[in-house]
Amino acid sequence: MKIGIVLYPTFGGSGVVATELGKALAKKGHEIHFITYSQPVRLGSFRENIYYHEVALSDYPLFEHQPYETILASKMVDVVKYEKLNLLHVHYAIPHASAAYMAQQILRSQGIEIPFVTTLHGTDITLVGKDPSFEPVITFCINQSDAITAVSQSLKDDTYSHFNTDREIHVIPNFIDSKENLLEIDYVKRRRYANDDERILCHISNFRKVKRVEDVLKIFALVNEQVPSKLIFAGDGPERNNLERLCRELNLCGRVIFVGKVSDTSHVLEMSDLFILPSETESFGLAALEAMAVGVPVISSNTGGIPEVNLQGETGFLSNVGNVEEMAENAIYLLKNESLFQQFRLNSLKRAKVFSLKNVLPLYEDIYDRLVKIKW
Ligand code: GMT
Repeated sequence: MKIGIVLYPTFGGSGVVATELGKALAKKGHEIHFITYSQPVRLGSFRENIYYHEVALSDYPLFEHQPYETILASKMVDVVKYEKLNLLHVHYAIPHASAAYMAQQILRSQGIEIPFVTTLHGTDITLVGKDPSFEPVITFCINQSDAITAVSQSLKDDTYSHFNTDREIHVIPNFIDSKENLLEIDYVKRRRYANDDERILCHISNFRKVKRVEDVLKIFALVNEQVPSKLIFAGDGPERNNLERLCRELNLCGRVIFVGKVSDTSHVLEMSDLFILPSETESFGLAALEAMAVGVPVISSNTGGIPEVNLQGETGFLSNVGNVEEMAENAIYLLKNESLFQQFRLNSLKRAKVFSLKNVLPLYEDIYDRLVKIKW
């Protein structure tokens, strides 16, 4: 099948999922056309069956803000027509679903039919989407999509409660390629960050408010009082300055390492003992799944779709949003109980395998097959 995938090309979870999905589909023989404004960070280069179409923004002086949605829709029309695509799959509703709808209508007026699948990822529904300045368009686009998927049951429920739609929403969770077994610790690499008698806690995100990165630091401060540790922050974003300020206030600068944006998170995770995810809201928590896939247990909030991934008392512990004391207690409990900790590591790896590519990919392919065969 020839599939156009529209995505955000950055480090955000939706872009990562869309890129990895495209790569996996290409490996199975589908022809994949990525459409976005810059090369997706996880794409790599020179892969069979993969094409990249850049949405080039115009700098016409009249525009104070670039009309990205219009340019994207035009690009979709062009790619569908000239690459003879069978289907479009857009990741993140805003503005990808409305651009897809516009492209579909333009193509229809030219006698070309193309179905589009919209995958909802989280903030397009839980934060941005329900904002009144987006809501009517999002509702319309959800209703006009030929198929809708959400990355967790929680996100599906949120979509029904925030938007006026009775369309079927298919829950297709995010996926990961897990290691077969727990890896041997690479001490040479690990010693660059921590002594052998220290633990490593880790957090990876885009440092937006919703991630509550200051809670990560507060949890770490409490843990470090009882279990000498280091904290690795991977990623970057708007809360970075506040975070650095708090590091100084708590006198923790020597114990906290900012490694910046990393395209392969497994390098950081493989050195880590615990992953900390205290988010305000999280439709799925791909970063937690990435941690579990290399056997790292997760201390998290119990919000949104996280409990569908991180299992209480099995792969980690979950607490109410903001309850940093309990999160720290749980982390300490786990780090001080070596046999329990090792059990949680194994459980995490086992749990991550439930979200393997081989289980999840066919769910998307089934939807594609149904749309391309039946409707069009
Ligand atoms: O986490 C973010 O802020 C980025 C955002 C995105 O759209 O890229 O992530 C969302 O989609 C991910 C992939 O499906 C999910 O794993 C994240 O939980 C979700 N983020 C939120 O709901 C805050």
